[in-house]
Amino acid sequence: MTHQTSDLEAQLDALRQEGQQAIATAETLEQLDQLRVKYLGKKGQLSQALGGMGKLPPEERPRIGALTNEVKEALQNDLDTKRTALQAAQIQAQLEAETLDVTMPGMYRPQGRMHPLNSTIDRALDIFTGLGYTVAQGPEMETDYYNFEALNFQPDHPARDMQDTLYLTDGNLLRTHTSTVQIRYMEENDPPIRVAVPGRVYRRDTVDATHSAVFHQIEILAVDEGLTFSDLRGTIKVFLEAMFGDVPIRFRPSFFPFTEPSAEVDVQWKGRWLEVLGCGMVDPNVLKAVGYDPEVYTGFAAGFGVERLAMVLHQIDDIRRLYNSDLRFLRQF
Ligand code: 2U9
Repeated sequence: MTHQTSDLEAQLDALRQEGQQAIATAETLEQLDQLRVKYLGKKGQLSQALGGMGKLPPEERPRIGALTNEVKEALQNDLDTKRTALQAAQIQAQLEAETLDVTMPGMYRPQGRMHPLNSTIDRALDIFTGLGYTVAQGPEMETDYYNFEALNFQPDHPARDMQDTLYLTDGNLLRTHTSTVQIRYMEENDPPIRVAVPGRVYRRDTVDATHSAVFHQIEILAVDEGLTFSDLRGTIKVFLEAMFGDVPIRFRPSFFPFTEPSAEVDVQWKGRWLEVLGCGMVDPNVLKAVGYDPEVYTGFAAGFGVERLAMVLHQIDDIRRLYNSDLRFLRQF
């Protein structure tokens, strides 16, 4: 064996050992690729070592060639094995990083619910639609005509004082009752009519446990041939029984500009009479104002304060609780 041959053999052995060690300790696929280029690439160490082959005696070349192939195969083999291992590790790491922990607590989403005023309105309207009434709504800003004049409030009648409200600079006002909507409805529809109107209303009132300057009403109106006070009384009785159960009720005479005769209705509640609504037969002047013939048609109407109904239903002690959005209160409904 020549001197060059044993040199080359030693060099190839060292290359194998060094390469195998480097491959074994590679930590990433990038590092592994760099090692492949370094050892097996065109200008890699193995190619360079083989550059010395030309100087060998021809009879020794096959042996060195075989050794070279052996080293090449060994390194290639290690590279393949290591690549498979690193790829598997990479997938495993990715799987672990992206694992969904189904035992983790969910995100808290607060659950809203119906406000007691809205559920009271819904409940009352369910009863009236069951009796054949249509639901109608209208604007909160109104003209003097719809709020007062068409409803038989004479310009200087003291009843206007009891329904003082906010007047806008253009002469319009914030409605004091939802009766404005029934006037508009009658202008658009011929009798017979049955209409129920929920809505927000405004009055100049000093706020206390049972009064609010902004509150809600539901008003009903029926106009037909031959309607009498008995029809009104029967309707009120059916409504209050559906709303509160079989409670004793009482009609007291009252006055409203838009109804004649008029009454207020009390419900027996906790051993005393509690006023829950006003009602009456529609004043002929109101029918005339919308072009209905009061000699042919009669009507009855009633108005309920929604807050009052809700307070009776849920035994709420102060009307202001319905407005100040205290969740400790609202969560009870
Ligand atoms: C038309 C004609 C008549 C509706 C009526 C009342 C009596 C009444 C109050 C109840 C409590 C208002 O919210 S409250 O303060 N309402 O007393 N409302 S009769 O009468 C009408 C409605 C429309 C065209």
